Amino acid sequence: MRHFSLMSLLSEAVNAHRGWDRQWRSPEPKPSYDAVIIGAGGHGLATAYYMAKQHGMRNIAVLEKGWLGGGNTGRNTTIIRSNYLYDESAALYGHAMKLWQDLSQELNYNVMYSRRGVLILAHNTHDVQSARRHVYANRLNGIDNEWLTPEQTKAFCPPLNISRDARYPVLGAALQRCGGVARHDAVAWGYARGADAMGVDIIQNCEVLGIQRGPDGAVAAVDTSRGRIATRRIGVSAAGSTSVVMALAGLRMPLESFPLQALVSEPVKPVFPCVLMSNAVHAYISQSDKGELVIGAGTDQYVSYSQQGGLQVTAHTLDAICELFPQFSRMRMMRNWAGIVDVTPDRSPIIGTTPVSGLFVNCGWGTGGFKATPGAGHLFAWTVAKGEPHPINAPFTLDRFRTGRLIDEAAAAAVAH
Ligand code: FAD
Ligand code: PYC
Repeated sequence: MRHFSLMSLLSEAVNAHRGWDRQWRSPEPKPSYDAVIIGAGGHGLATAYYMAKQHGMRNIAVLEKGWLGGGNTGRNTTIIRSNYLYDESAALYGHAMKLWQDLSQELNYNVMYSRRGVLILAHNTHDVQSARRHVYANRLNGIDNEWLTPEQTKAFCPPLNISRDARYPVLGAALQRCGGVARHDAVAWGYARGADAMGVDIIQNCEVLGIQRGPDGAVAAVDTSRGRIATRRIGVSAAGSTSVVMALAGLRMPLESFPLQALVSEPVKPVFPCVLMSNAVHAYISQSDKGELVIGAGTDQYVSYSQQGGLQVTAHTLDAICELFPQFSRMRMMRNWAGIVDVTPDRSPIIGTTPVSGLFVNCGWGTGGFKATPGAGHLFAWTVAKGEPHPINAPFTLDRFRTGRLIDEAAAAAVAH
């Protein structure tokens, strides 16, 4: 028997009245759509939103094998920054950074974007040289980044241990003041609600199992766990499963999939004012609005589709966090989890056309695609709607792994290596 509290009855009535519950009930798939987006993570939902809003397309379906935002979007540690090295990346992540600034207003949904500053620590000479090179390159591209001494770093992040005899001595840090965090599931829900309001169908529990091609070789339909849907345009935004989905159209992708883990502590009062990352020791930390310390690790060392990473990886990260912040060593950890990230050989994403007509792909964001969500959705919408890349994503082709025009962001991709 189902029990109703007065509050739950009241909130059901309010939601039903406002129509807000509609997006949680997946519509029945139609027999045909002008475009199908595979994957209802932040990227897929943002793509559908901008296709509807900026390209006037309405007959779009977003197909999701699980529930919306249940993939990497709902599992990531929400760090937003744009301090990548190369010009192409500066344009790409800079574009996303601009869209974050008024995303809550754009979606009329509070995504809780918080510009609290992101510090990347340097622990050895190589780190210092690499971080300073990023600072100079970023500034030439108009991207905010500055070098801090250990004392300035401590002033920005008071809990940090900068003792010279620490196991990981802090030799300085690169600070991006406009970097920060946002609420990951609000981003998915905000885009979903906006797309839904413009007529996009978001169909959950609908796994794509096949991609059909017509006599001309172009895409013609998708076979799903809920039946066949005809379409001449497919955008794949299925992080973690891209290789599997693209293989349905006969394409092999230059991607490897790794588990990436994170964990949160018990909630405490505000103690941590910024975001801090240490690429050398594979650890990063911030504090959520609920008070939990949000801690992330490096990728597992072996490819896998497991959503539970190796315990030794988390243990290594917690060791490093306790060295950097000895006062956190007695805190209890509440839960940990993993997501599966797709990593390209040059640690930069692929957003563009494919050798199959009508098939487009947005993938390879590795450990760093949350920060790109608005920008990636905006650019991928352009690409799918117009059948050609936007100038900003034009360099991020699949073809670069054949031509050798790589955009090697291994040093900026943080925990990807
Ligand atoms: P997802 O949210 O994974 O969406 C893809 C969707 O496709 C999934 O919902 C999946 O179910 C669906 N799908 C797959 N196959 C099919 C199919 N056959 N049919 C239908 N649907 C399918 N990035 C940052 O910028 N900052 C961070 O701090 C950060 N931290 C991270 C921490 C962790 C632990 C992890 C795992 C990732 C982190 N990332 C971070 C990376 C970031 O989460 C991802 O790059 C980003 O969320 C990718 O978004 P997406 O929408 O493409 O993918
Ligand atoms: O890309 O900034 C990042 C990041 C931090 C943690 C995981 N990814």
